[in-house]
Amino acid sequence: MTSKPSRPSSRPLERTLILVKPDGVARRLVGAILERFEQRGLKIAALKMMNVDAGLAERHYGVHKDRPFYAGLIRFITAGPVVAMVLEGPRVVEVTRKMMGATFGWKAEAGTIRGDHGISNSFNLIHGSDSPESAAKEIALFFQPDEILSYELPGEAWVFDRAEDAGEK
Ligand code: 3AN
Repeated sequence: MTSKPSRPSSRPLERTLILVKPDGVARRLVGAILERFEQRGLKIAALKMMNVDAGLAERHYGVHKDRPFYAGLIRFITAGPVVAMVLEGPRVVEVTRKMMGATFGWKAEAGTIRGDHGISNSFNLIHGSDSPESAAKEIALFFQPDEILSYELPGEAWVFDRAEDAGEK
């Protein structure tokens, strides 16, 4: 192997916000979940453990405020530490949503994070942004700009394959 593939920046790397929720931390699943994302080839651009206070929880879940499960959702996400991360990669929102599986653990396909580790409606281990637009908003809620790192991983040109998929939808 003598040369690495060229990397024209035709497909900008997308970012998403992922939270390992309090149940994932309490059940010692942080490493298992992170490992899946690393093995898939996604890049960790930011990572921290933190408590989510009521104000942040309300900003993050504001779209659900009229739903019957809202109060429980706020109680749940503030109940213990979460691990927050920004992941980067081509189509990372779509890729991570597929890896997470359906919202309710019992409905999630086997092989997904929720499908392999959960059975509950409410305690569903992980949050992932549902569009690049919500990702931008959610990342800004959880991270300061200087906490998000831009760097190149050795070999990433073989993982992201940006030259070849430039024309594909
Ligand atoms: P997802 O996390 O799969 O994107 P959303 O955005 O529909 O799901 O819902 C946000 C969060 O609200 C879910 N992660 C889940 O924790 C909670 N939630 C949604 N629907 C229900 C429900 N019917 N009962 C309890 N919690 C729910």
